[in-house]
Amino acid sequence: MANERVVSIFEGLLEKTKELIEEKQITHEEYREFCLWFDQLGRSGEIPLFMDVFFETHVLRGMYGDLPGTEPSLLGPYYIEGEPELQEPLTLPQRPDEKGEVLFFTGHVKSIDGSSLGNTDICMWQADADGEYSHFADGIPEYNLRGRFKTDDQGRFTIKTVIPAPYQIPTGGPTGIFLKHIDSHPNRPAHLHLIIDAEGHDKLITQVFFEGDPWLETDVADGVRDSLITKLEKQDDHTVGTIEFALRPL
Ligand code: MBD
Ligand code: FE
Repeated sequence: MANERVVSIFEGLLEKTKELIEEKQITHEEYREFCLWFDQLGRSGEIPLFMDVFFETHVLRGMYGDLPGTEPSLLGPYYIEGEPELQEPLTLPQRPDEKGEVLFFTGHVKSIDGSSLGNTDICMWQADADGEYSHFADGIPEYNLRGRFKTDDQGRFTIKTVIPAPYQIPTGGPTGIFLKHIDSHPNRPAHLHLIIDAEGHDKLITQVFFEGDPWLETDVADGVRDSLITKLEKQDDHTVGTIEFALRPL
């Protein structure tokens, strides 16, 4: 049971917390208030949200630093397995009257040496035009705006979807209360989630953002990376966004 790494991490967590308590001379009243808030965080079901907003980015920076290739970004709390497998022509599952601007999202998956990676598996999920994710908000059909598909044999794909709204962390819950305490806004820039799994390459869990989004510079979850921003181009009745992904060989 005594795994050295687990022991050292858990001990470190205790040490840093104890240090903080003494350094800030936290009062008994403050301590009791924190206990209540922490209990609420658990009861509310927001622990995955809280963790991913404040800590996941640091795990990624530690793991990937400045390795070459498209930068990973947050998996976030809203991925669920079992999404439907899509066939050409690719359309992310959506309601007949799905709100929002139609987006044709195009990608090209390559290895970092520039060679195309054909027949690559991609999972994609996103919020709708109200900033809500299916399975995490009432009244949205199962697997809405979630799907998996393969690129063509040149590593290319085009999928029809809608432009998601920026995501706002629920402000009434314990995570929202915490954000108020640290004087932070609750917003993430609009984003698409992708998991790109090409043979012989490190699986890329990432997100795609849109140039000009008002929250790019101050994403509350710090998930934005330069290589993940695409410029949207408006055409007649829809919008087009394109991005290249460069994957690292294993
Ligand atoms: C999200 O939609 C998200 O992607 C992350 C990382 C955190 C909170 C909400
Ligand atoms: Fe998200």
